[in-house]
Amino acid sequence: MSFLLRISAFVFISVVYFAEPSHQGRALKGSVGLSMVNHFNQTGHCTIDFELSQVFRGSKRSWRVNIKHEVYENGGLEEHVVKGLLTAQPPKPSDYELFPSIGFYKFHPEARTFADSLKVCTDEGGHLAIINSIPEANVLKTLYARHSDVWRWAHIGFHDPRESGTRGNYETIFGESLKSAGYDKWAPDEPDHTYGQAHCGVINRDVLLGAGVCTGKRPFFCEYDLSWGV
Ligand SMILES: [Ca+2]
Repeated sequence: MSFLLRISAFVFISVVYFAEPSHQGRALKGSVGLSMVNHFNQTGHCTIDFELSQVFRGSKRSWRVNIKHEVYENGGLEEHVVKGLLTAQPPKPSDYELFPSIGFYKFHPEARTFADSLKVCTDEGGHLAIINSIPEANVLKTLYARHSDVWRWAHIGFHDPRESGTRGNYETIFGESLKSAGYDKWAPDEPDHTYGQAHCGVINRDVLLGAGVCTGKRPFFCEYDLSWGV
């Protein structure tokens, strides 16, 4: 075996788990374990076995594990890095409305800033809604139409994190371009900076995109992702 070959494994486990907020006096409901063993076999190969296990009694939540292997060269050394991400499904909010094959949604008529809207959705187990299709845009249109008395622009989950002000630089709150997310129908003259620097995503009642000042308070849409197969 070449002495120049060094294999190291770095396993990074991030548990995205929306736990109950109380930590006092709680009972352990589950755990995640990781074990790793390295071997040098007869052909001189170094192998590393690793096993990830999770125990979660009494839960029907699904867990998703993504493992990535990366190879780096540095000063004649070859480094292998294994990274893992374990994601646990957040509890499904009870008061979100199901639109079959599209998702669960909740419209918040109370006006909040973009940052506060993000937090409310996350605290509920969802996220600020992201439009991925025309049928999904129509869902938001339907929900908005039930509230004719609220402001005509509402927050959804996209923004311009580089504050460039140009359409092409807006992206979803998860960092995806609007085009690849599946919906980029802008209202005429948007993004409009007439009333200040507007870098946070909004929709009007026709579900056309616009940009609003992030500290402006508006109603907003939350979404719970159907990709978990609930
Ligand atoms: Ca969506």
